[in-house]
Amino acid sequence: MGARFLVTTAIPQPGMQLLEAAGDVTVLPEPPDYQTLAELCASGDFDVVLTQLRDVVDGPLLARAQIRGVSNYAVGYNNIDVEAATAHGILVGNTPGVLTDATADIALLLILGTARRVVEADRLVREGGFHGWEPELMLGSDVSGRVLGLAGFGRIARATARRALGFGMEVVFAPRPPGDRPVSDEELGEFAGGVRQVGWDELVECSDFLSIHVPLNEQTRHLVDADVLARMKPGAILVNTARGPIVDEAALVEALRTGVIAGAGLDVFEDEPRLAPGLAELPNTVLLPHIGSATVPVRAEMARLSALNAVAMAEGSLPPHPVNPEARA
Ligand code: 8YV
Repeated sequence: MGARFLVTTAIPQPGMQLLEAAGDVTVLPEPPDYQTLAELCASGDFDVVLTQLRDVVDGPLLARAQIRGVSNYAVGYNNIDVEAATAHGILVGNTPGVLTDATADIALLLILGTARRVVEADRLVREGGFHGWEPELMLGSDVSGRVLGLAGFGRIARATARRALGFGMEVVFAPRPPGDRPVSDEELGEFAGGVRQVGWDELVECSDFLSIHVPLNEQTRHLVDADVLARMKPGAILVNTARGPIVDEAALVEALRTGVIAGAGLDVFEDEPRLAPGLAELPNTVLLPHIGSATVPVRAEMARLSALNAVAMAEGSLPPHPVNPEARA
């Protein structure tokens, strides 16, 4: 019998072709709710399930699942209980590397877009409010010479640092919490001498732009809360291209409304697709619908990697990008 794949939402080519060439593919007509996905995984009808970020693959689902692997169409895998998967001998695959530059581009876009008030300015023009050049029309802030603080210093943070240095920003970073471990010059590589490591508290207090680049887990949930926001500079801008729940969104709305910080550029939200009450009404925000990886070539690569992961797992092999290789031991 050939491999049997369950695809919760159709992915771009060449992903579907790769799966179809390797076995039988069932694509659900609409994104499954939790119960439906749990039943399908427990049915014994599928070897591998190809999931999206919105598919919750938790411990109880994995305990009943009759599958060999979960291939997530994303680099992040906070929707999957990896520990439970490992305990049940279920492999998890993800799509690292291919979306690094695209996501860093969006981080820069949010930095520039908030600093230069691009959404407000665009709206002004479209609404007929542009009556000619004026000395003080839509004044924003510079990015060059200002401090970009990176929370985390993984692939996407580094790609963001590279871009920000090109814009003349001063770049500092704090490694992902809870670690305040010193990052050696060797690990810094091309950034040695160009970016500076600081502690989390200093990062919060010295950044003109604080950009989030840590994974979502129990240590990072609400990492940016009311207390952290209160310690940021009043002119600071918060940028989040990582995961919404890392920021307490209700506290952020309050901080933006009361001028505790100056603005926010967000590609992710705490309870997507819902926004915290009041967020959409705030002018000092740039809000994007989770499009960090949304370019045609990047989504095709993510599709290719997630299909290759799925095919390998269905064959009982280690996928090219395993999150938990130890699950196969
Ligand atoms: C995806 C992402 O768009 O890869 C990730 O972790 O957040 C985005 O690239 C999204 O996860 C699609 O499921």
